[in-house]
Amino acid sequence: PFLTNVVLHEKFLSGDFDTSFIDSTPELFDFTVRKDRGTKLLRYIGDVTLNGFPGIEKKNKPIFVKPKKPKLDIKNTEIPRGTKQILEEEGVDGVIRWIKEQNDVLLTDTTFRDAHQSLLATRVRSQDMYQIADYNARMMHNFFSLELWGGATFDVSYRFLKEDPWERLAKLRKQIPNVLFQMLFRGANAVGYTNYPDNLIREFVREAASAGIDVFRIFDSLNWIKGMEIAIDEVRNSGKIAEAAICYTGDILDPTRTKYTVEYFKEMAKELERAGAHILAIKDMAGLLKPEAAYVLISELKEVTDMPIHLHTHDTSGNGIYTYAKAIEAGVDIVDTALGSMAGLTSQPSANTLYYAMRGAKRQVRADIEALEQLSYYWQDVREYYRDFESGMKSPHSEIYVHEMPGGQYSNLQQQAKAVGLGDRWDEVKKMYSRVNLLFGDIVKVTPSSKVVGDMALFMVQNNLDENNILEKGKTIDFPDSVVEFFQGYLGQPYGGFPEELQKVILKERKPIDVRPGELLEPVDFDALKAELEKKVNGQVTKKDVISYALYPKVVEEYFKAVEKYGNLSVLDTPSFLYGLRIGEEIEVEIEKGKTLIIKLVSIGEAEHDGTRVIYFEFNGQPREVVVEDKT
Ligand code: BTN
Ligand code: 3PY
Ligand code: ZN
Repeated sequence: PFLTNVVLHEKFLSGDFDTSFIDSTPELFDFTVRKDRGTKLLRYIGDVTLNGFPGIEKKNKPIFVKPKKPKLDIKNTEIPRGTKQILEEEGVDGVIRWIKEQNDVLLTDTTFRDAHQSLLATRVRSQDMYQIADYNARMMHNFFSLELWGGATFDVSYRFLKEDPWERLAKLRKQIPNVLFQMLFRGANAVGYTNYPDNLIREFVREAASAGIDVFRIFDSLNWIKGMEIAIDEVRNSGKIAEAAICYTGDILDPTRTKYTVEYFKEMAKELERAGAHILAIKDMAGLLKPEAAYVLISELKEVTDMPIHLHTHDTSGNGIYTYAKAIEAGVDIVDTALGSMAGLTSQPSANTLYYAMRGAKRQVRADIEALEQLSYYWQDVREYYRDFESGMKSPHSEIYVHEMPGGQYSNLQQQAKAVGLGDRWDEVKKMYSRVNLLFGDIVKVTPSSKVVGDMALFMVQNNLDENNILEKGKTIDFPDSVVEFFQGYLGQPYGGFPEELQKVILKERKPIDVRPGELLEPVDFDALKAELEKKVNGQVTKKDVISYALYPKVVEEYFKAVEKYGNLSVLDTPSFLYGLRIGEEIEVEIEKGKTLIIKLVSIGEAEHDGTRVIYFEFNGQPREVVVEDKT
């Protein structure tokens, strides 16, 4: 192709060239790259324009305002020092010492992870983060950390956004070199929904640590410490901060709830400290920790541990700020908040609101309120892009205290219920969710154990099962896979054990295990997997790709296919990614630094007999067409 470019060049044809010609004519080197990447992008835009985006009802592209950026001259504003520098200079112990010296309460911002996981079905794209990250570095420099990776964002990134989560991490790390980066890690389930072999857990932690994660919040979906130990150990080996979480459930101040007591949580805190945790997290994934209970819990935990305490909640009930205020009074060190416009309801409480709540109190919130407000305006506009992924919840839900469903599960299970024809029996499903919890012996409900309870609730409603008939009727029916796996012990052991009779009915001939699943799983053969993936994608892959592939073989393979077909879609702006272009609309796409494509949709052709349509574009001023399958 290079030679073709040379001989077709006008200077070559006219004989007007010398030896410097090649050096001074960079477009000679463009050969296939431009055409290929451009065509792929046009193919995607044509496809989404014609067929719409999965999960969004097909409609005309809405008008969006351009998200308002803060008034700050990025180029002429230096990036202040932050917690990342403390880690680099004084190590983990230095960070822990520093946290304990602060009188202010410190913040972790969840806008890039849990906030959109809980409000927008985890759909926020990297592009919308890159656009604001330079501001974060300068305006949120006094935050303890930014939670921006892990949990559900990892697989959703590949599955629905066709983006590489490792690339997101690397780019954000470049833009934000001063604040600790935090991720959510599901212990032996890593960022997945099932237990993985130990060597995969260790590889993942090592790779994430070297790619820029500093604080690993590690939890087990049954509060089973054995499920957390490998991860804690590897985070320590990597020189990073092991933040071990206790998942909060039940109600410590309700005398009728006798399973998860203050003593239970204190015992677990001590065990986590012995297991090597640097920071203790209270992970209140459903927002069940009431204000007075928060005061009691934090005060009592302070009695038994020297670790800093980091509190995470969801504002589903509307009590979130009150809970944080009481926790702050009791001496909590760090709390999780989201920027105002991405806060509240199933998301975290608002940083902006908490700042004002604590004004004049003994302990202040460490933040610059003007910065928070400006950053919040940006997200208010960006959130509009994703309005089709909102759950429709409009006001605080006090019934969360009854069904105990985690922040991210509510809208998900609602969708699942609709999908199996139980849309109009949603109230029954919610009630059944809490009944299943009791049937299972009152377990911790968080990914993936929460999914087991949800699957079982749907199954019970569908099959007219209840507490009274399940032991009899259950003998002859097959239960959902996730439920069987849970009762086999493949997610670990619940506190207090499994209800034995029910376990027998569900497992039938299968035998449960009571050891750590990781002890039984074959180690991953990374070399073999690499060869397998390279064969599938017909090209070279990285260590990171292989780790992701080990976690999610199908999803990652599909992702590579999508990249082969459409190129790197993370470069596209979100409205165009979700809705395509309007006829006559022109957009600019910067496919790499300094390289911008100008794309205009000219028209959409008539339906052809073979079920395709020709989509006519102008591409950098030249006419270009792509053929797209019409699935409408
Ligand atoms: C996949 O592998 O899941 C397919 C990749 C994404 C498909 C895109 S989404 C927007 C557009 N509309 C479609 O129906 N397909 C493409
Ligand atoms: C996750 O595991 O993704 C969670 O956010 C659990 O709360
Ligand atoms: Zn959460």
